[in-house]
Amino acid sequence: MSSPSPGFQVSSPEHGIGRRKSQFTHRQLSLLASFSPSSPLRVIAHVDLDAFYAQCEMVRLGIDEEQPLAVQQWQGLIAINYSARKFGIGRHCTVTEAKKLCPNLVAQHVATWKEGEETWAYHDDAASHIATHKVSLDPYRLQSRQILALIKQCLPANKQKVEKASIDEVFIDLSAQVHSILLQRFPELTGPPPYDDPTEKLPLPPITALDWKADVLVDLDDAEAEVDDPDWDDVAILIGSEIIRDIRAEIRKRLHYTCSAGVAGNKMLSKLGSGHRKPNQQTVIRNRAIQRFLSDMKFTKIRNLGGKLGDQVKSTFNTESIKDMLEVPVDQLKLKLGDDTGLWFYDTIRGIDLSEVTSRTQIKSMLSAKSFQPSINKMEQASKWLRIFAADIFSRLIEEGVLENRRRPKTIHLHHRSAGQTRSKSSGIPQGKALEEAILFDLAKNMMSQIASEGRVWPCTNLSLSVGGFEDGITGNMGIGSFLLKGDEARISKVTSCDSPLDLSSHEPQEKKRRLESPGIQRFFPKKDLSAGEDQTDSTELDYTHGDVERRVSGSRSRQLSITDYMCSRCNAVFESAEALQSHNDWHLAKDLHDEERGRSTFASSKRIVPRSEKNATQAPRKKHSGGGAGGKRLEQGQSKLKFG
Ligand code: TTP
Ligand code: CA
Ligand code: CA
Repeated sequence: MSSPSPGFQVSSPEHGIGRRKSQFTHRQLSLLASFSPSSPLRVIAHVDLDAFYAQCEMVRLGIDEEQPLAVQQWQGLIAINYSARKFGIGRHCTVTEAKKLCPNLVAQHVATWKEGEETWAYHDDAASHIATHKVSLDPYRLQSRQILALIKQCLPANKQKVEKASIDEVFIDLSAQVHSILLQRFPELTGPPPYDDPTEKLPLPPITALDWKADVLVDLDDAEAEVDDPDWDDVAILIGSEIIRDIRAEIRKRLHYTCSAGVAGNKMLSKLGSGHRKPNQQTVIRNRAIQRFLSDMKFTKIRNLGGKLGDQVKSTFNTESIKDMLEVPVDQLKLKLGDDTGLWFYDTIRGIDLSEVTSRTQIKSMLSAKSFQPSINKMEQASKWLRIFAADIFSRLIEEGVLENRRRPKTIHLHHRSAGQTRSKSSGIPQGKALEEAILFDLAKNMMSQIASEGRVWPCTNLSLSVGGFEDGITGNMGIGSFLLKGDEARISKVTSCDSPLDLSSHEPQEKKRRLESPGIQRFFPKKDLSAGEDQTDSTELDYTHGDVERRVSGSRSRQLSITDYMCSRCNAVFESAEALQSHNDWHLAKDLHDEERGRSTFASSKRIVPRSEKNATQAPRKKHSGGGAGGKRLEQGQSKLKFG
């Protein structure tokens, strides 16, 4: 892709003369080259595909963009394009309700594996065959991979850091690339600092209007009027937004997808930015606009604050407003929320997030599962499903490079559920010879027979097969194939093709998400590092609030039920039926299994940077902490439909 076109003219050779200096130092500029989270000039983007599954179907079927379309799973909707949203159609609708709102709606069912068949396909009658079909998200994974590969192609090979945060979103740390573009465009930045002192301030950038093109610029903080000359952080973010605009255009041109993006100084803000205006727009949050951008918002919109923690803060302080919470002294927050959480919250609502964009590590496990409605009663039926699971997993293993012996799993596990009881078996996968689908199937059948020999197995309500213990083979992982198929994206998917609406790879119950997230707030996120934020495991994005899924599951049809009838004892999610609850419990089980396979997340520690919005604050200096929101992973929340003023 071509290098970004300059968004502003470099015209004045006298820049800096007679003016005050930049607020940034030579050292802070050079830190940009190494993606250091402690550089206040860093530039992070978050890119999220618009109505992703719906766009996948539109592209696949060659459907006009104006045509309202929704992606159907059984009787529910899981993705709705923007033309259909104009009719008031959302994930809460059933297909019937949606068609009433828009008779012209195209409702395309997701691809499914049909019992007994060897591969997934688009079946016209899938919706009425929940008993004999299992959802396949492969078509969307494939598109996701292509988009990710294109994004990486658009970035300089030696200066890219891309984190797949879910099936349809990525964080990109643009810092190193922006650094090199800054030096190219502004030669005055290339010389040594005065007196060779890296703490010397930089000269100011040339005075010139920055051209933000069609970007949505969020309003500035009152105290930071536009009359303030731009500083290098503005220029850096502008360069970042040029890069992202070009990448989005490239995705549009080559793959025909629209996406939305946020460009800002950290992950949390970039994520809020991508959800700020959709579809097909990018939002820039300059440092000088952070305070205003955040203060109009509810803190429950911020990742990690959409669930229990957010509720706790809300009930403790009796408000959801960031503006109100900005008045609360840090000591008070620490007192009420605990030291780490209090400090993390204090920083977060000020737009401080030092979490790093982490290139994903490799996939750790894969799972294929099905909840049976109605339950199954014969070994032949179980066997048919095990064959599908083996085929499903094997096709994903091929993408991981199992045929070339780049990577292969060492263990296989079967979980069986009957009468509320789960039984599991594991076995080693023979090494030393080529892995085949039939080997996985035979191992699965053996484990099933073992389970059957140990007691009553019928009726069976859920079966899940998974492989784990991945090891690198001898072949290494070079080559375009591995570039396209492995790595980051794999991480996400790490997991599953669960049939329930709770696809492990993208939708985790809030409780689980929370647990994944942060290290700093262990009470809420016992297993994870806040700064790692997003889902390390890719799994995740947990970005979606799982609530959407639950609402869909327990939607209108269930209003007459008492909400306590089917409540998950682990995360309090409520379901409309025993089957839905069971399917949800299966999800927990699968996720636990996945977690076992997953390595420990690293805790990124970081130094705190005082943003402009806080530059006049008088708080006592704080100790180092790892902070940042759930980092990683996908764990952000509520990315969709954030409403800002
Ligand atoms: P999202 O990015 O949350 O939503 P979206 O891409 O459909 O729409 P937006 O333009 O607001 O970003 O989710 C990405 C895909 O994940 C979505 O297309 C379908 C799937 N998904 C579900 O299957 N169930 C869910 O509850 C959610 C939230 C998403
Ligand atoms: Ca999306
Ligand atoms: Ca998303």
